[in-house]
Amino acid sequence: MLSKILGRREEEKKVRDQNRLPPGQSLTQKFPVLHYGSTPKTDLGRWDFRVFGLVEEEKIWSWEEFNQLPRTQVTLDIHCVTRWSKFDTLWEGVSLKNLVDEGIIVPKPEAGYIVQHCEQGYTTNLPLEAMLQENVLLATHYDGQPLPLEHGWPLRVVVGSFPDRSEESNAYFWKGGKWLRALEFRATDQPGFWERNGYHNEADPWQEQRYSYGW
Ligand SMILES: Nc1nc2c(c(=O)[nH]1)N[C@H]1C(S)=C(S)[C@@H](COP(=O)(O)O)O[C@H]1N2
Ligand SMILES: [Mo]
Repeated sequence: MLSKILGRREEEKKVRDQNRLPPGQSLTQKFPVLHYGSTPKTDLGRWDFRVFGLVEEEKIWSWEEFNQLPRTQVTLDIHCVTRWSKFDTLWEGVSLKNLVDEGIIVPKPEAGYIVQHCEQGYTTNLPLEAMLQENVLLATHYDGQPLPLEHGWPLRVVVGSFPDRSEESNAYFWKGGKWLRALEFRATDQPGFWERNGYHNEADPWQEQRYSYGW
């Protein structure tokens, strides 16, 4: 137990020295589970994934079809607004940037924002430009295994920092919707679940944009 605590502190010092620990965060070696409501149990046979709104052609993919999309792996540091950060997390899945680069999804010119729609009505919003960064992934796997149910199986969004901090934009982890079912392309922004409940709309962990005080 003691050695585990020392291990954590040493790890934290290392990432702080590497400038990878955002202000007000501390390192966790666990993987906390955080969400509002219960954990949905998805039937993959009935699951589908929709891309709708301001795209040239709307899509509805079955689980089988989704798994034929080009796949990517990315290692990210993730930052929860409740002040834990987890480092060097390995994710695998589908990059929205790849889908757009390959013309599989073609946003209309007016599209400026994306709302993630999840099971049970959870939503979260990001600018299109932010969603098209390589530090954002539609993830099916964590650490080489299908996502644990409570972490969003079968599909979730992850957003985080690259270990070398080369990302252009970033967001706290609540901007990664678990149990993702659709992406909506929009001309105007639309605050999601937490964003309507006091969390910051932009949510950059490096600027410590945790809460909004306009209410
Ligand atoms: N569908 C859904 N996704 C969600 C949430 C939620 O309540 N519902 N909570 C968010 C919050 S606040 C956080 S911090 C992360 C936590 O992800 P984790 O449980 O995998 O650590 O999921 C985000 N995605
Ligand atoms: Mo959170």
